[in-house]
Amino acid sequence: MNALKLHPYPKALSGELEVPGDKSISHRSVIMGSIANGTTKVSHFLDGEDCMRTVQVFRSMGVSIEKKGSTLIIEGKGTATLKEPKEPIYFGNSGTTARLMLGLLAGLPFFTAVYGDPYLSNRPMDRVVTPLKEMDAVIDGRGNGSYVPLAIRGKKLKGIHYALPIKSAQVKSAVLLAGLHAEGDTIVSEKTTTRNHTENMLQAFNADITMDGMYTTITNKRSLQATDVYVPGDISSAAFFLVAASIVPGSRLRMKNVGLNQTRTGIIEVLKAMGAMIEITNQQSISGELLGDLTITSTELHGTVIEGDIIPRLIDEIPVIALLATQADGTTIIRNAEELRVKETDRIAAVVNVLSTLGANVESTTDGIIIYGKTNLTGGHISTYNDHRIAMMAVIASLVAQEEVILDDTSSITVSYPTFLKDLQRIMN
Ligand code: SPQ
Repeated sequence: MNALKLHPYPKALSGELEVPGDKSISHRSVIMGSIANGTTKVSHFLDGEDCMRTVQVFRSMGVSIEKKGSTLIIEGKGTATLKEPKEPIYFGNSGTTARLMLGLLAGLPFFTAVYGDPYLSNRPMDRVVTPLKEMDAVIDGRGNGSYVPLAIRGKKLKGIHYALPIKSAQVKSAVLLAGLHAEGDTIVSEKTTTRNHTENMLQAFNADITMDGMYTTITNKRSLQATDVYVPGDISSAAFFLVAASIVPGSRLRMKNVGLNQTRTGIIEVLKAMGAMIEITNQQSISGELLGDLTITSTELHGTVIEGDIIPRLIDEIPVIALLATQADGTTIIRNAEELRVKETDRIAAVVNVLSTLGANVESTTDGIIIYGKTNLTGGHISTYNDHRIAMMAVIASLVAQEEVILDDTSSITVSYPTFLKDLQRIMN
């Protein structure tokens, strides 16, 4: 346990930051680099616990991955040389590692047993196991294959056309990765756009993939070729500072090289809709991903409605958006976000619990949160639910709280942003 006591902070935030690499893209860079032919150099890789799980998974299958700071050198030799791991594979807390690896492992010609920590063990895996079984995968485990631990007897798969029943990039990615080892075309269609980093990276690694509107088709016709990857700053990490600078009076922050992939920028649209002053400069595209600098200045905010197609484009930012809404005039309504119930924790319940402990006027609905602003936050003892996004949201809340905020445990922060508290210190004057 890593408890943290935070005192009221009466001053403004200012300065410049470069947040660590994007978690989703970092995971994918390890997966693609490990199954491609040739040497892949990954720069600005996120040195977080979750992404290191993915690194460990491939090391256990014999891939040489050298790490120097935030650079990885991956010696890929194609999937044919991957070895059956001797031990069960541990996914820790990482849903992305679990779901994406299930897709890949299902099509590899060996046996694997996989498991996770108690939090991951509660998260649904049937969402990927069901389409993978349609592709002929042999997977079994707890709850009839719905939860880890799971056992996978890898084999040649068959292509399917899968219409995503839930708005999940992890499910889409699992099916696409399985499609690399399937006979015939694998087509995934979605009704709402979810993050498309897997598609972008498969394309960069020369896979036979086509994206046509809401349809993505992949075949096993071409093997992946190594390419260098630069990982942009994680907008989900930048979100904590975007909100901090918006709500702490007198603040102005600049964040450099933040990923601005359209499938992830819902937070910027919401900030603008609430009246925030945010400027985007130096936009460029590297390794198929858009990035740029964000400058944000504190201002008066007002409530808004967040629903429908924007939800997957900001799903991980909802905890900190809810905090933002407590500092905005009027009511903010968040709907269609039922997926939050099956994240590292039930994030709807956790957000409502944390913010109401701090004196906010919030309520949960089945698929979202209603926040009545503006409220002065008090202070109190907070449970972080072992969830990195809840812990970081509570730290940012303490900046505008009038009394001490005491967090029971901040160790989960290392999952996605190990230098978060250090970076926060740098912009506190
Ligand atoms: O890896 P994990 O634990 O699932 O990570 C989270 C997070 O907050 O970092 C969710 F808890 O992000 C997911 C995200 O919610 C990462 C992700 C991806 O990289 O593909 C996609 C989203 O999940 P989903 O289920 O909507 O596809």
